[in-house]
This record gives sequence, structure tokens and C-alpha cells, in this order.
Amino acid sequence: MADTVRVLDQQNAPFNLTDYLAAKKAVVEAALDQSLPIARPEKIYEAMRYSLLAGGKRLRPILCLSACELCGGSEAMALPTACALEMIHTMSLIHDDLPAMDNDDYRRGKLTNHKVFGEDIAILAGDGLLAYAFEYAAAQTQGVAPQNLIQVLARLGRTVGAAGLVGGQVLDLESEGKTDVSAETLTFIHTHKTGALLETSVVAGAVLAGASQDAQAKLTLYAQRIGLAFQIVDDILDITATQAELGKTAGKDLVAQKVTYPSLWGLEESRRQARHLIDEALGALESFGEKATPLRALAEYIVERKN
Ligand code: GRG
Repeated sequence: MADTVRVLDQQNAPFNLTDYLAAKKAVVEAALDQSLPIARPEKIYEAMRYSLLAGGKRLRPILCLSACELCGGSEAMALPTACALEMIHTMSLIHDDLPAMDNDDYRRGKLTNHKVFGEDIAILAGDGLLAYAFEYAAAQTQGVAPQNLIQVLARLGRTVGAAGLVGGQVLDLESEGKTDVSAETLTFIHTHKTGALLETSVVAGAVLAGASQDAQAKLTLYAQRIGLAFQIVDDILDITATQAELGKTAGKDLVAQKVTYPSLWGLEESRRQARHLIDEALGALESFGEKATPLRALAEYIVERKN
């Protein structure tokens, strides 16, 4: 992980991203653990907790907390939404790994949900997490103007549906095995399947804090650029990283005959495009000054990450 990123904190001292990520991750892990106690029927709660607490970078909740704090809000205001984002992300991974979708045996270094609990329970664990994400954010958020919370809940709904993750996944499935997928279609797939939830993670944090339209627009641009860069790096890592580094099967895109950015542009050009997007994301943060140090560091982390 990039420790010495090219950013400074508010005292002009080097900002330590490793410490920042560890602290935020600990807050998120504790909140997720508390969010979902085992109840009856135990099996479904165990399946939901198995994937929700399986680790992962927790990038989406951390982006939400950081954006909220940048815009003058508190960590506590954004924590329920941050957990909801991770519940939604986790459910999308459970469903993505199913035999009917990407058919994977490993995720986050562990057997996938359906390998442990069976396909029927894995589908329901995903459904349960999706429903609970909305219940949890709606019921647990405090200190936020009601109209801002409603805006966030509506945005979450749009992000997971046909206008977001579901739509991106459908086009991805339809494109499998095709050799004539254009860069424009690939970008549509990824801005919906991956980018939409990353964008909502950042913008939801800003909305919860009551950020101005101008701040929201700048953060939207930042999030769109890091979202696409994240996916380009994901495609690169699928080729260059090992299963141990990724915690999931490596080299899957080639086996599934998926068009990816490296297959269209080559590895070097893909790296260059990702770097360019990160530079644009950093540009969008300029007017926030040193307060945006964590979001700058997170952008650098996205291109430098190894998993
Ligand atoms: C949302 C209703 C609903 C259904 C799901 C299966 C599906 C529809 C969409 C697929 C979404 C998907 C799995 C996109 C890939 C996103 C991606 C690059 C995931 C990896 O994210 P990381 O690297 O993973 O942040 P960790 O494990 O660190 O959290």
C-alpha cells in the first residue's frame, strides 16, 4: 500500500495514508460488526455476516466518511450510510460470484458465500443485505437534515438498480465472449457496475454534511474520475497480480473472454489512462485546499494499490 503519497496534511507534514486507512477501517469494522446481530433463523444471519465481515478494503465507507468530514460533517453522521454502502457492495459481490454470474470460488481470500452456504442461501443473503442497507441507513442516521437523508436514500436506490449496478452487470453479461465490444460500451459497463457506487459513496458523504451544490459538483467529478481509474486498475491487477494478492481467482477476464481496458489499450496505455484520470480527480479537489488531503491520498492509493 502506498504509504508516502504525494500529499501533505494540514500542518504540512507528510500525511500517513496507512495510519488513516487503518483508523477509518477499524471504525467501519466495529460498526459493521454491531450492525447485524444474529437472530432467528440463524443460518441467514450467519451467511450475511460471513461475507459482510470477511474483510476487504472498505474503500466505499471510507470515501463516504472522508467526504462528509471534508464538507464539515462528522464521522458519526455518515457512519450508518457508510455501513449501508458496504452492505450493498458486499451483496453485489455475493451475487456476482454465483454460478449464474461470474462463478467464482474465492472472494476476499475466503470461499465464496454460495460455496459455504449453498446457492439458495447465498441469493437470500444478498437480498437480505440489500434490504437491510436501506433499513439501517434510514433508521440509524442521526444529526442529519431529513431532506438530506431522503436524498441519500433515493440516490442509493438509483445506484443499485437498472440505472446503476444492475444495468452495468446486464451489459457486462451480454458482452461476454464478444470481440467487438467498443471502449464506449466498456466505459458504460464500468461507470454503472463499479463507478456508480464509488460516486455515490463520495457524494452521499457530502450530501449528509449539507454540502453546497458547488462542492457536490466538484466531488462528483472527483468520484467519477477515481471510479473509472479504479476499474482500469482492477483490470490491470486481474492480469498482473496473483490469487494470493487478490484474494480471488486471478486471470479470470481472459478465461471468460471479457473485453477489458488492457485488452483494448495494452497494459502501459491502461496505466497511463488511470494516472491521467487520477490527475483530473486531484484537479477537481483544488479549491478545497489542505482539507482534502485524505481524499487526495485515497485517489493516489487507487492507482498504486496491489489488490
Ligand atoms: C445490486 C441488486 C444488485 C445486484 C447486483 C452482481 C451485480 C448486480 C453487480 C456486480 C457488481 C460488481 C461485483 C462490480 C465489481 C466491482 C468491483 C471492482 C469490486 C471489487 O471491489 P474492491 O476491490 O473489493 O473494493 P473489496 O473486497 O476490497 O471490498
